[in-house]
Amino acid sequence: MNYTINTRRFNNMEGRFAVAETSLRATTLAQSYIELVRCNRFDENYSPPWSISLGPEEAGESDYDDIDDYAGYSNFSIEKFPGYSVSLRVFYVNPTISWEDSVGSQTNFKRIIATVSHSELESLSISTLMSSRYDVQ
Ligand SMILES: [Ca+2]
Ligand SMILES: [Ca+2]
Repeated sequence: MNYTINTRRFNNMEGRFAVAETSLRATTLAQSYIELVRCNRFDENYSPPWSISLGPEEAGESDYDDIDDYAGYSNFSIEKFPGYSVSLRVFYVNPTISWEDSVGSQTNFKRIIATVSHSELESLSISTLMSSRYDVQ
């Protein structure tokens, strides 16, 4: 995983601690969402060919069962995290081209990016890569 964070400058310690705590909660939240997504299987299909179109096949979040069901997911009212919002991206990457950038076609790798926003933070993103663990070449 890797993450980046940008915070506004505060001149006093109280302000800095407040920003640090806000950042820590944002990091925790982003990591929690990454783990939530990672707990699901690689794809709706249990074996290749993988889904062409990424997104949920299910009617509700409680029924999500593969990682790309969370593609385009967002939540602007997170319980116990007032003021925070999260958005998730899930897309195929082709390691022979780039580990970071989306490709339009199916591969054995999907990148998950969780971005958390808060009024006191500019942005915080954590991403990870998932492999199908199936005939990876
Ligand atoms: Ca699904
Ligand atoms: Ca899906």
